[in-house]
Amino acid sequence: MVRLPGPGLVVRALRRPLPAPPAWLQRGPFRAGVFRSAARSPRLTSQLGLALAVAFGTCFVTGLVSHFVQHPAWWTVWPSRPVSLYRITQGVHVATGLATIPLLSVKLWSVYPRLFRWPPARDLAHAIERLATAVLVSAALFQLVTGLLNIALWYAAMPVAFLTGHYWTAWLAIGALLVHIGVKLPIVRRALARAPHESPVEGGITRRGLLVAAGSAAAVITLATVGQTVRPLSRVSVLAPRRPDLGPQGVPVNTSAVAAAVVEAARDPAYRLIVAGPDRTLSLTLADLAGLPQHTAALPITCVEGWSADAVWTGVRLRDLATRVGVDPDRARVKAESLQRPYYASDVAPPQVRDPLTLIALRLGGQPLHLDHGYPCRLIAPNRPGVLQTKWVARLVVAEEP
Ligand SMILES: Nc1nc2c(c(=O)[nH]1)N[C@H]1C(S)=C(S)[C@@H](COP(=O)(O)O)O[C@H]1N2
Ligand SMILES: [Mo]
Repeated sequence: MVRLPGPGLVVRALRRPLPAPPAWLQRGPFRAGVFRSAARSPRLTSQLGLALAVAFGTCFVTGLVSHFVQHPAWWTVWPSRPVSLYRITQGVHVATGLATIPLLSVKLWSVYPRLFRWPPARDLAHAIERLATAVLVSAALFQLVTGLLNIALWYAAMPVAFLTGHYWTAWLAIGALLVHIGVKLPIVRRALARAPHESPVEGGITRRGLLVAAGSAAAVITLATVGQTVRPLSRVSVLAPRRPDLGPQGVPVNTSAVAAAVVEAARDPAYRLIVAGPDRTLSLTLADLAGLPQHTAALPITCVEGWSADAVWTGVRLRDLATRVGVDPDRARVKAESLQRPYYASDVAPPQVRDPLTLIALRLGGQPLHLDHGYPCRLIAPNRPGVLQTKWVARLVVAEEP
């Protein structure tokens, strides 16, 4: 008969102390007492941890929102109102992500001497816990770096891989974070309950000084970037890759007509907007479109990269076009395809098609659309990421939901 080890045996195996460090390793960073800053303490690490947990948690939730708006699942419903909801959630996502940088940096500084601890783990259980922490730190750094690259407009260097990597690593990070919090909670409780004692080494920075520095850095980074979405702050937003008021017609441009290689097709006098319903297809010239009832809507462009800009659009209601091909506009779903190649299109779900603010816009700020903003016409819908606001629309495929 095979005898399985009892739980006591497993625990004892996990808790068996590992051997002491050999003498020849006790030098350099491995010497006892080489890291001397008295500002490092469980209290500092715990306080930064608390701030990070809030920032990371907020960033995670707003990131999930952005993911599911762009990749809807059968259970997701995204309303068309309030029109600026996505603008807020995505602004918060980018802002909290950026604020994490100084907080995480100081937190890692507060614990990095432990990298040189010998033996690396007291016992097997401790080794597992440390490995989980390594996963957490790597995942957090990966999220910061890929997020930064994305908002710094370098996503051309990491195309589809960005979305997939950033999304799945977020789950890895949040899982590792929950484990980490679970393991560290007793230490955090104790560290925060005890009265703080400040005993800086002569001339060294205090714990409070460090916290103020990290907090100020987070505030400065936020101020220096949030202006790409909060207009009154755009003047101080020296780190923001985009200003909300720079660009043709006072609106930034994501991809120019030249970059999208649509200049010729967009200016072609033979251009027609095709509206394809299940039973009927329309082919509309620009004059036909301008002859339909025109409506004006003030709607922001909200790029997933964290910039956004207010704009006033004029054009034809998408629901009116659905009606014209014989589809009930309250149950219509539309695919808006661009002239651009490779294939560029976005799906407009019933809440947005139904909304009278959703337009096939011909004008921006009262002027005909600039070529870079999607001339001859573009989709603009409320509460929607910029990436789904298809420019240079060639064809609308209208379907009726059951
Ligand atoms: N055809 C097409 N439409 C597009 C894009 C694009 O690259 N091609 N970029 C999208 C993105 S990511 C954003 S943020 C908005 C920006 O619109 P704007 O350039 O008019 O400000 O357009 C969207 N529509
Ligand atoms: Mo975008």
